[in-house]
Amino acid sequence: MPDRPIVFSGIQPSGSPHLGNYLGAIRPWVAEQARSRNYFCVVDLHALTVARDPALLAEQTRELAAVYWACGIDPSHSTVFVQSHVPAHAELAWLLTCLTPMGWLERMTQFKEKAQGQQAERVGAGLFTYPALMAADILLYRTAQVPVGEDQRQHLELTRDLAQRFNHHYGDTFVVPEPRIGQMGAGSRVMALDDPTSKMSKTGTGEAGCVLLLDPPDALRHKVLRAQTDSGRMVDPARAGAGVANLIEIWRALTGATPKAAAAAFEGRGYGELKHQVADVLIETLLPIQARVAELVADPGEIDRRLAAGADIARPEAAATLDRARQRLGLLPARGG
Ligand code: AQP
Repeated sequence: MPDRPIVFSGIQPSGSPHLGNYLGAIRPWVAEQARSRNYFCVVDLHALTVARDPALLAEQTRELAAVYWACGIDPSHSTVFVQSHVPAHAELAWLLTCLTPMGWLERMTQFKEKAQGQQAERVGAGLFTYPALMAADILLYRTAQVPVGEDQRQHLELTRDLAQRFNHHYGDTFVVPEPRIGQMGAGSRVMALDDPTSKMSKTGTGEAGCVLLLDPPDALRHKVLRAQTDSGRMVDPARAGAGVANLIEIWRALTGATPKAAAAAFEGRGYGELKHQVADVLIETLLPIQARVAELVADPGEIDRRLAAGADIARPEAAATLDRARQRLGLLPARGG
């Protein structure tokens, strides 16, 4: 049987996961996992780019792993592990940081957005060098495909550039990965419900605009019913403003409907009806996931055991790539020979 392509992706435990993480990342992972050999990582080192409450970070790390499994990540196709359990991530990140021109990092729009308005004294250097750690995460597994949301396109370009730069200077070492974005037709860029000009995010969006996967049904409906639209009252898909377009996109992503089917469903209907239908399908999708998460988090020992088993699979793969990179750079082997 031909080797299946290797897939790597991850989410930071930097808050409770939201609808954008689900539609842009987890759902495409689940949909395609049987076709590939997958590493789905809880990237806890990335969460440290901003100061965190230690107890909360630990809790959110377990919760995020539980969300992966509850959404359908299947251990027979996919290895789930925590980034900091595989030390090669931090080590390769350093090697790649040294190879990354400052100018490349300065061009990253996510850094500019996150550091915006903050004094340089208060922004951790990790927020700036984060893309080199992300490149290390991906390159360690000889990854062919990286399924992510649209917001990660620029970081993936940098990963590809870094792999090519390393290969050019030191010889063929890394596989140059391809992004996998928007393959499901909708949901690769979910916008905040209270401000449809900004991306829905764990830390950048206010509570009202961010649909959490673990929000109870009444909160889910409340958030959707309060979503910002515009001064119109009837849906006109061809001329929809950002708020209405975002709701239609969410509905399409959750139902798998085509743009034509969405137009047929909502054209000429009131905004209220659109919102109720989005809330209905959201609740229908998320309730079973929430029930499975509740079962899993009730047994943190079992989560830790599963994560330890995942790290045991990931560690030797990552170590082999790291060793190749170390040799290429002229670093002496740690134990002779
Ligand atoms: N709004 C979104 N629409 C579609 N996909 C999204 N993703 C994030 N937001 C959306 C995708 O989720 C994956 C993991 O993201 P992350 O948690 O590692 O980092 P992020 O993109 O920075 O996510 P957040 O929620 O915005 O986190 P904070 O606020 O902590 O920075 C990625 O595949 C991403 O594309």
